[in-house]
Amino acid sequence: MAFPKGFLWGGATAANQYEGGWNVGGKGDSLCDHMRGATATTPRQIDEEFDPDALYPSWEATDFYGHYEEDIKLFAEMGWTVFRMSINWTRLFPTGEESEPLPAGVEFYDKVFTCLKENGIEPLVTLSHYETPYSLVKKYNAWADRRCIDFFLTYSTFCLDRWHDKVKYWLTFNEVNTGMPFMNNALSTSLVQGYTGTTANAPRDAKACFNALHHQFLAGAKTVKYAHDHYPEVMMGNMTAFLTTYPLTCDPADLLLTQQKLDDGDWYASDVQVRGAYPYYAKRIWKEYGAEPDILPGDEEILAEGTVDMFTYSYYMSMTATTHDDGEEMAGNMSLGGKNPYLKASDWGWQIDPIGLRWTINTVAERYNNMPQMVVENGFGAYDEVVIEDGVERIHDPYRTDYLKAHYEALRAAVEEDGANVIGYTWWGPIDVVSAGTGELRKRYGFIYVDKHDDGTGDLHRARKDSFFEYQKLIKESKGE
Ligand code: P53
Repeated sequence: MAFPKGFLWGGATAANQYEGGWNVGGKGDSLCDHMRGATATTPRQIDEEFDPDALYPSWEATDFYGHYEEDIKLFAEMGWTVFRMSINWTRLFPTGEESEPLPAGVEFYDKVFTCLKENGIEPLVTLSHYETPYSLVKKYNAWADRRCIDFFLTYSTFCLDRWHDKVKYWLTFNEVNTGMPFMNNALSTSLVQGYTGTTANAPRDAKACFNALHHQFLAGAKTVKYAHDHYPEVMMGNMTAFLTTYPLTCDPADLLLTQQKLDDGDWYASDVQVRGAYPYYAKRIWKEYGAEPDILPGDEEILAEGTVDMFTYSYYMSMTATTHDDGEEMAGNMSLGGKNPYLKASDWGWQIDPIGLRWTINTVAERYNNMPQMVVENGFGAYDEVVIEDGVERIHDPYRTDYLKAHYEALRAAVEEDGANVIGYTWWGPIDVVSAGTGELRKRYGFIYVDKHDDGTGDLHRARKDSFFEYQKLIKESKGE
């Protein structure tokens, strides 16, 4: 059998993009609730005051809140053993500063975790996936302010106390590395991490970025230590957006640049979270930006004591880097690197590279002594068309199936042939969700279609796409069934 027994198969979502029910039960608004939808080439606008004529895609999203039982049954039908979701911080602590959580929020997650258990699915929970309370953003500039560490700990320790026996796998901050100063093109994270501006792509202040990251590292490490001290059975993970980057040419200068891009973009954050200390090359990075985090006495001990048990990351695409000026940038408002002439891209400009997944898995394994790792996001955003055949709704999505199969094969090779210690795989957006980068619904990732559109219309009913059955088949195959 290619995959070890107990290998976790499932899907990954985030409350801000899937849950909806944005103001139910006293829930507070998070930053994402203030963001409008955009397109592949325009940035998302962030409104301080809600405009009654505007649409805010996170408000209803694709309504996990109202459909969780139906959705979880569909997940079980695919054969899942794990479901990645995030807890919506503001559903429990509306402004982030309360000391007691909202009962309605607690009850909702109680019900979700029970339902997952009944369906044989293990929850994998992200504590913070772009759901920073808006009140903290306004009052403190969010994570740039050290006080957010304690606000977060009230929330994270409550979650662990309440759900440690129902949730074994926990991740701290989604794609924390996208808070680096040069990622000013990346997405909503810019503001989630705490710099004000009016679009998600507003330029970043390097000092605020390094501090916001430092505070998240500390909050994460303290949460990890709390979990280890109280609940040794749980497994804690970091969460890195793995930005796999190749030198465009064999010019040694391109190789060096690529190494630095990986250090700056990927390893800076994960080295702190996995090894418990800032890496040696952090000094070069801080020098380049003329800024460094405010590291106070005692901080280094906290980081050292709260290292994670598993390396978890997203992988969608690869990019190139070059010192030559003839390199072409990838398309789209989330472009993070250059084009690769050997690869094709999605309609949103994301380059499809299954071999890059095998390379990434091995690179992670080599760096961190083959510690347990999990691919907690991988997926393909595309336009889908619904056709009616014999009175039944069908969505033929061979592009998504092709992507899935190719990445499944790369994963299999990394596990079976290379011996990498991968313990699970969760497809991003296994049911259609709002895109984080663009706020669109037409950029669909799901194996399950949701009738919801960018103009706010749709009755939210669900339908299985062709890829639903392909994933079901692959999961069976992986178990030798
Ligand atoms: P959308 C950068 C590179 C790759 C993935 O993205 C990234 C980012 C930026 O953070 O984000 C993740 O919806 C993110 C999810 C998101 C998913 O990628 O823009 O963790 O919330 O939905 C896909 O197509």
